[in-house]
Amino acid sequence: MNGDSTLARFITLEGGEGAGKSTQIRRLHDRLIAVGVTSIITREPGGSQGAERIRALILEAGAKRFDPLTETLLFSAARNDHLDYVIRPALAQGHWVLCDRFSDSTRVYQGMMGAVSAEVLETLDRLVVEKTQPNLTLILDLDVQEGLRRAQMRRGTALADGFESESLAFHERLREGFLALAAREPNRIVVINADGPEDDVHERIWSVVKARCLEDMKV
Ligand code: Z5A
Repeated sequence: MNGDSTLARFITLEGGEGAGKSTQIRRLHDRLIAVGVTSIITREPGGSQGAERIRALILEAGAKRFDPLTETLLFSAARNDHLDYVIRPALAQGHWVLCDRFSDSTRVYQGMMGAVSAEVLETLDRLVVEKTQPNLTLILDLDVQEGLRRAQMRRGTALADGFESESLAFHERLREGFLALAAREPNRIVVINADGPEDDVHERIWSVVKARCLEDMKV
C-alpha cells in the first residue's frame, strides 16, 4: 500500500496537556504497521532539525511565555520548516504522517486563548500549510485535572514550561476551545474520549481511523 502518494494520509492528534497524544500516536503507528501501512511519527512544535531549535526556544523550562503574536510567528516558522523537510517529503513517498499537534493548536492556544485574529491565522495558514491540511484530526478529550495529574506524574521534579504553568481555568477554556473547533469542522475533526485505560482509548481511535481512512483500502 505504501509508495502510492495518493493513499498517504495526514493525521493529527490534538488536545489538552497530558491527554495521552504521544502515547496514542505510538499505539496507532504500531497498529498501522501491523496492517501493512508505513507511517512516521512527528510532532509540533518541532519534528525537523530547524523546527526543533525553535521548539527549544518556545518551551524553555522555567521561562515566561512570549506574547501571543510572537508565539504565532514562531510556531508558524517551525511549521514551515517541518512541512518542507519532513511532512511533505513523507507524504510524497506514500508514507502516512502522524503528527502530535498541528495548526489546530495554534487556532486554540494563540487564537482563542491569545486573541490573535482569525485573519492573521488564516493568512499564515494559507502561506505555510497551503494544501497540506490534515485528512483527519483526533481531539483527545479528557477531564482537565486528570490531564494535569498525568502530565505532572510524567514530569516528576523537572521545571514546568510556560504552558504547563498556566492556571486550571486556562486549561478548562482550552478544552472548550478544542471542542468548539470540532463542532465547527465535523468532516475533519473527531473527538475521542481519552478517559480510561490506554487500550480502550486506542480502540476508540482505531475504529475512527479504520472507518475514515482505511475503508477504501480494504484493510
Ligand atoms: N502549542 C501552541 O501553543 N501552539 C501551537 O501551534 C503548537 C503547540 C503546535 C507543546 O507542549 C506546547 O506547545 C503545548 C501547546 C503549545 N502546551 N501545552 N500544554 P509539549 O509538546 O511539551 O506537550 P503537550 O503537547 O501538551 O503534550 P504532553 O503534555 O506531553 O501530553 P500528551 O502527549 O498528551 O500525553 P502523554 O505524554 O502521552 O501522556 C502523559 C502521561 O500520562 C504519561 O506518563 C503517560 O504514560 C500517561 N498516560 C497516557 N495515557 C494514559 C491513560 N489512558 N491512563 C493513564 N495514564 C496515561
